[in-house]
Amino acid sequence: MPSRRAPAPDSPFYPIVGWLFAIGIIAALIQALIGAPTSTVTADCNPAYPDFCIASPPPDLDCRDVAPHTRFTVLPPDPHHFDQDDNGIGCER
Ligand SMILES: [Ca+2]
Repeated sequence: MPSRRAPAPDSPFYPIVGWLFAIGIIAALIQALIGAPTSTVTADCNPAYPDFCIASPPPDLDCRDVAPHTRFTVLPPDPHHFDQDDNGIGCER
């Protein structure tokens, strides 16, 4: 009956087990990196700008950075200062 024990460190199979373990970790890291940008973008939509997704600073954004969006809803505290005259509408010009 074959033994089900893990190979001993001096076994010829021990490096193979180590490589398989390393490949599993690398595959998980690649999957995390590929999946990260989408979830980060959706998670970092600042609630001061409910009309569409604008990330929180930093970096500080200007109206040209969110073009072609103009005249959108801005709620306090307006961290990007899109609403210079405080009327609740951003990038009016
Ligand atoms: Ca305004």
